[in-house]
Amino acid sequence: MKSLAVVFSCAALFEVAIAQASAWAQCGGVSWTGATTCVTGYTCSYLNAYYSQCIPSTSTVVTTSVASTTTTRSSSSSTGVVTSSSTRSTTSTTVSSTTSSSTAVASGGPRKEVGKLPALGWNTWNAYGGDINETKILNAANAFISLGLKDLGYEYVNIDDCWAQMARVDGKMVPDATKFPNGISGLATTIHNLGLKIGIYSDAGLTTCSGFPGSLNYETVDAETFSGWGIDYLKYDNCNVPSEWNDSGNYADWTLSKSYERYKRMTTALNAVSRPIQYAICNWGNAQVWTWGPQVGHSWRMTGDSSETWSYIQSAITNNANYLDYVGFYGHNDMDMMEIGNGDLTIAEIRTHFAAWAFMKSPILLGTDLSALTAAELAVIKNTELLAFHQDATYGAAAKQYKVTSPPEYYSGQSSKGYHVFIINFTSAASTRTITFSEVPGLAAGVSYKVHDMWTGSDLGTFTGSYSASVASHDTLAVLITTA
Ligand SMILES: *[C@@H]1O[C@H](CO)[C@@H](O)[C@H](O)[C@H]1NC(C)=O
Ligand SMILES: *[C@@H]1O[C@H](CO)[C@@H](O)[C@H](O)[C@H]1NC(C)=O
Ligand SMILES: CC(=O)N[C@H]1CO[C@H](CO)[C@@H](O)[C@@H]1O
Repeated sequence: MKSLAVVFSCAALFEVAIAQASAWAQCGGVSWTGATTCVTGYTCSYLNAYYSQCIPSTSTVVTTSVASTTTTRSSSSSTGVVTSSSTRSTTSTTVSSTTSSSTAVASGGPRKEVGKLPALGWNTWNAYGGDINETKILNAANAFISLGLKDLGYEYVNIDDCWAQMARVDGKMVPDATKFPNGISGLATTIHNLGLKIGIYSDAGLTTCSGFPGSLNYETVDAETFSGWGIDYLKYDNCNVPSEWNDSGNYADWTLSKSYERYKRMTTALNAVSRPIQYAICNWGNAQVWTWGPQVGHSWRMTGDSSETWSYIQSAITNNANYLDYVGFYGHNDMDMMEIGNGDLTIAEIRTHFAAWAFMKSPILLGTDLSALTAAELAVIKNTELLAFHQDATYGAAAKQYKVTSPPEYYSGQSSKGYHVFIINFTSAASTRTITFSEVPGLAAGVSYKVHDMWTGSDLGTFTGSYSASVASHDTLAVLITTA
């Protein structure tokens, strides 16, 4: 297996070859601008609309069948909303009495000791790809403290793919001892001693996206291993699913799909271990995951992998705007990990990236070398008012479109502080935007409102009927509105 470890070297994953994509690298998908052909011996294979990957040409690994996003979206029904929200209200009533750490909810859904609010933290992938080790992860954990992020609620320090040895030992996953000289359990202890939580990664297939052991058919032993190491969060990917686990076309009820069954097996396994582990489904928005996600995990990815581009941010927002009714306590649409600090996003684009992930209540997992963040970028990720909206323990719903436009620009929602409006300017020039109070649910014409800027933390004045302001290109207006 040593030679395989070289072939599948995760360091290679991080490089985006100009001419040809490297082994296991991305080679296509919505808004992908890199290479679309693979190095010799690998073939570019379609995984979903957002992600094609270079897999070995001779590989017997079969990727999951993918319902087209267009099909799945158009057939999304309001039934799913009713199901998921009734699941939530049933289970939330049991929360207060659910204090035993091993108590699973009656429905068999995800545990309720964790995951009420969208996760706030960091993950290795967007910063380092597979080129990870203990030092880099501890640096991020220490930066949470030195930069004041821990005090603002950032808590999860998550390991993505490429932490394991290529082969199981006695049926169990084993950490790569070079990358993790103290094992994952040693790292977990250090991170817990800092007052933070630690996440890990596996895959609902035979192997992970980078070729390391997957958890399909090993759900129980892997959940026990993770719990024993002190893991607090699991990201569960969707690569290398064997063909007998393919979904067979479209289902009227996607809880009958193989996808559901693969992910639900891990729910059952996690519910049986002593440690509460937050469960992040990562099946890239396939199989209408938002309709069954609340019964299975605490969050579910809505797209393929993010990229450090404005086009990805715009597409993730535009897509998720259609599914915000599925978001609530213990269940969150995941727009994928943050790209703040990566690429050449403008500060306006960074503001919109952060604001939209916050007001749509997506998990916010930073994905960069935190020590390299600029003061302006830090100010965005430390915005206390957006973080308060994201982490509001009283109001679980996302801000939603109150006025339908294409692309979707106008959102409103409620928090413990009052009503909020968020307006994104998706186009390429600044323009004046107006909040007409009678259009916003909860507000009315003929009432005087105090309008407060969530970016600067300052009051903008008292207004009746409407409030207007200039919104820069790709920027987001974010205001709190309370009765004057
Ligand atoms: C499973 O899905 C893959 C990828 O879509 C496809 O190539 C393969 O033919 C499918 N296998 C079966 C048995 O349906
Ligand atoms: C992790 O990688 C960095 C950068 O390559 C290196 O400086 C550090 O010593 C490595 N740590 C471990 C534990 O391998
Ligand atoms: C939300 C917003 O302000 N959108 C505007 C962005 O700028 C263009 C002009 O280029 C306007 O047409 C949009 O209405």
